[in-house]
Amino acid sequence: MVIEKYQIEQHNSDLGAAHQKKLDYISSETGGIEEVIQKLVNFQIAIPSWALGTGGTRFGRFSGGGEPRNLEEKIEDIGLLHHLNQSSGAISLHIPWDIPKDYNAIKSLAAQKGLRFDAMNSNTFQDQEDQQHSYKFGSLQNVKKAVRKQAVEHNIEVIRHGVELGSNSLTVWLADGSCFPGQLNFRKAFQNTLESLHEIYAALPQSWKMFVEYKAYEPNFYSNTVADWGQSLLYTSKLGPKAFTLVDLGHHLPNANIEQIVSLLLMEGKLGGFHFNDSKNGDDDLTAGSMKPYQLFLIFNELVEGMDAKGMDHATGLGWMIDASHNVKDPLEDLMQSVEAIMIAYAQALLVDRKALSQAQDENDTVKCQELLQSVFRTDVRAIVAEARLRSGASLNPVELYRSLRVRDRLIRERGAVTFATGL
Ligand code: PSV
Ligand code: MN
Repeated sequence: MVIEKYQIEQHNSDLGAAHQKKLDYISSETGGIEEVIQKLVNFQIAIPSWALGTGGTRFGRFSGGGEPRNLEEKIEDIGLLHHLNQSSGAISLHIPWDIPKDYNAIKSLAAQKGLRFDAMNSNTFQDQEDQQHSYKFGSLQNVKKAVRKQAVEHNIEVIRHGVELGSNSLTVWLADGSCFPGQLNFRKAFQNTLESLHEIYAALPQSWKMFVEYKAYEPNFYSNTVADWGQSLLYTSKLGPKAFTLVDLGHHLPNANIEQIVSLLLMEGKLGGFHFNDSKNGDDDLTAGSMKPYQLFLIFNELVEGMDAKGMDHATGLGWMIDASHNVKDPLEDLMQSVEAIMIAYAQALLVDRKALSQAQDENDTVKCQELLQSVFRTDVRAIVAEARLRSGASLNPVELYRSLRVRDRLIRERGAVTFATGL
């Protein structure tokens, strides 16, 4: 299905007067709004191809109906999102869940929807039907050379698919690790993983980046071979200038200071990108900003400060991706909420008075520092984010329009009530 331009225009005209009132108010209260709006217009967040179906837990999965049945339908779904918010102009694919059958057809469908291909993701955390060796005891770390070789070749194949589609980065997330003390020689596991990553790195095209994603827990119970940012940084430093650390917000132990991690990785030129989500306990699948919006703001505060210090372009300097797929919401509504939360945090971070904050820091004025950050965090910037959407031709309120157009019902009619998108 497609959303027609006139439907967006009608919706925007219905909400226009109320929106303008809010925008006028915030413009009268806050300076620099125009610059912020332009940055928001440029900022695009990639949607993971595996988040368009309802996520499951190890206990079950409940399809919401109308889920995309193939890559083409996934692209259509992201096209719908992008049409509604003009901020989701990219897709991140997971291989082998989303192997394109016809590159040109997929590329032209994506281009027609205004989408580009962000990082490609390999999968050596599941065994596929036709594969020779099992990843039960790890992939790139495996004690058996033949298993490692198979996993390396898979990653190289993922790069090949990416090259065909015009992507320029590979994300490697490993489920490698161990479940019991003594099961693994940590040093050998590290060295095997490093050697395998070197082989993948050697296959990267000139302009490509490799993102090494870390995760503190799951699916292993005792150790993960790339468990935290320090370990990821160790790998990416040894690999070379095309290797970067990827931060998935849900992959830390409770109370980790993610904003500090981000700041230091950025300082070292080793921050590659993000997987946005949120979590309450040990999870990484909740809507961005749904639990800890202040943390999300503090992360963007460090990003804006650190990227500006290096003269980096906010929109293109790092990989911005969502990685969340929980089990109860309509996936498209969930993704719209995540994008909105990310945009709000970014807009607020752009409004921080950097000069005043830096001065307060130099004067050890802790109270002032907190006032400066929290006064921005408590500012309702939703009208600024909505204005950026309006100027890009998107809708003032994507979730409201999505609901009023009954998009999910229409997708169910087109695709059926019991469909399952590939993913976890
Ligand atoms: C692992 O939990 C992860 O965050 C990795 O990014 C995977 O590629 C993704 O989720 C999907 O399983
Ligand atoms: Mn992730």
